[in-house]
This record gives sequence, C-alpha cells and structure tokens, in this order.
Amino acid sequence: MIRPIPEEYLKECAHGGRLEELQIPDYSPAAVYLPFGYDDGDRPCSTFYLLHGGGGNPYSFFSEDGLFKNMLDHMIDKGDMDPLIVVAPTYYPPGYSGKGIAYSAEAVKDFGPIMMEKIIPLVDQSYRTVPERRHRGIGGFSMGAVATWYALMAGLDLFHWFMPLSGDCWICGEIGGNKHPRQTAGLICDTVQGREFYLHVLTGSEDIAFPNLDPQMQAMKEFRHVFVFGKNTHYSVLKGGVHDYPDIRRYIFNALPEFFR
Ligand code: FER
Repeated sequence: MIRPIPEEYLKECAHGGRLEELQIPDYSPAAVYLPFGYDDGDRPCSTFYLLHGGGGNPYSFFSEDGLFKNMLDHMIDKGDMDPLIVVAPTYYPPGYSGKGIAYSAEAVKDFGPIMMEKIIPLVDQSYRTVPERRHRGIGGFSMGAVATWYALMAGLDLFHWFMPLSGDCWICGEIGGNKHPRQTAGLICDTVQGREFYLHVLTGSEDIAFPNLDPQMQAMKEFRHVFVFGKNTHYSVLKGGVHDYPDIRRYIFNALPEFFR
C-alpha cells in the first residue's frame, strides 16, 4: 500500500527546517535540507542523498512550491522519522547545458566517484552527520534512479539504504532493465552478494519507466538468495502512478521512514 500524503503535510509546518547551498570545490553546488532544531542541537543526523531526474537540478525536488520541504518538515515534526539531513547534489558538472539522454547517461556514470570521493566527505565535514553507512541513504528519480542503482553496485561501503524511483539500472546499457533484465539482475546480484543492504524500489503502473523497471524487478525475484523480497528488498507499484515529481514525492513519503532503523 502506497499511502497518499495527508493534505496537512503539504502545508507550511510551524517547526520547519531550512535549506542552504553547499559549495563543492570545482563542482556544481548541492542543495542541503537541515531539519528543525539543527542549529540549536548537537545530535548527529542520518543523511539522505537525493538525486533529481534528467534535465533537473538540486532544486527539482525543493522547488518553489515548497511542498517537498513541507512534507519533510511534517514527517519529522510528527515523528514519522528522526530528524535527518537531505543532500540534493546534481550529476551535471558546472556548465552543463542539456545535451539529451546520452549525455545524462555519461554524467551519471562520471558522478559516482565524485559523490563518493568528494561530496560525501565534504558533507560529513560540513554537517553534524553520522558518518557511517547505516546512517547514509540514497534515492533518486528516473536518471537519478539510474545513479542510485550504480550507487548500490559501487557504494556499499558508504550506503546501506537505497531508493531507486521510476528508473532502471543501466549497467548493461541504456534502458538495460528492459533490454537485458536477467543480465542486469544477475550483475547487481553478483556485486551485492554477501553484503547487507536495504532496497526499496518504487514506481507507478502508468509511469513511462515502468516497462523498463518492471522486467528488471521481476528478474531480480529469481535471485532470491540475495534479494529477499519483503526483507532486504521491497518493490512497490502505485496503480495509476506517473513519471512526475508529485507521485515521486508520495513514494518518498512512504519509503523514507523505513530507512535508518
Ligand atoms: C528509465 C530510466 C531513466 C526511463 C527514463 C530515464 C523512460 C531517464 C530519462 C531522462 O532523463 O530523460 O527507465 O524510462
């Protein structure tokens, strides 16, 4: 069951966190959400890395309507989850000027080492994080999901929690979840085997990425010694869900409270 976000969660919260920008040397800045009370407190927080869809930027989620921030504020205020830091970087290097899907695919590949070697250490130096994999999660929408699958395969030393949203794994090439579902599932299986992780994949039945992601997820069910559905792996499909930020927000509302436990 993918619950709808209660109306009140989208209204401004009396106990709201704040957004700031983190400058990353020789790279594009990230948007950072700091929870209510962060500035007065001393308690370290878990960190969720959140990646936008193709053509987007760090503010694709934290857009001017404020709805995503309001939702996070309420989730923390109402105790759905502990206060957490959300870091929204971009996989586009400075000067990016939109060159289509092939460019995005390259950018996402190049981004892995930048995130692991540059962004995460800087975030841990700059904020009161818990610098351990059990307290780091990553999720992303569409092209950001492609990046999240790469993080699952290359970043298990840094992350425990993974939330690919409406996007497949491109380790076997563009739209590999559709074109090579079994090989894709097998490769992910081989790389994560023997490691601890928690994976919640969400999408919608009417999402344009559904035909790409679903075959991969069905193939992953065959590797049940590694992907134990209902335990370390969860797959949720919203009936009627489409490829856009409002439905993606709803997926995050449902899945994020499962993280960092
Ligand atoms: C998908 C994975 C990524 C997909 C689309 C994307 C339609 C990205 C698209 C873009 O960034 O334009 O499965 O399916």
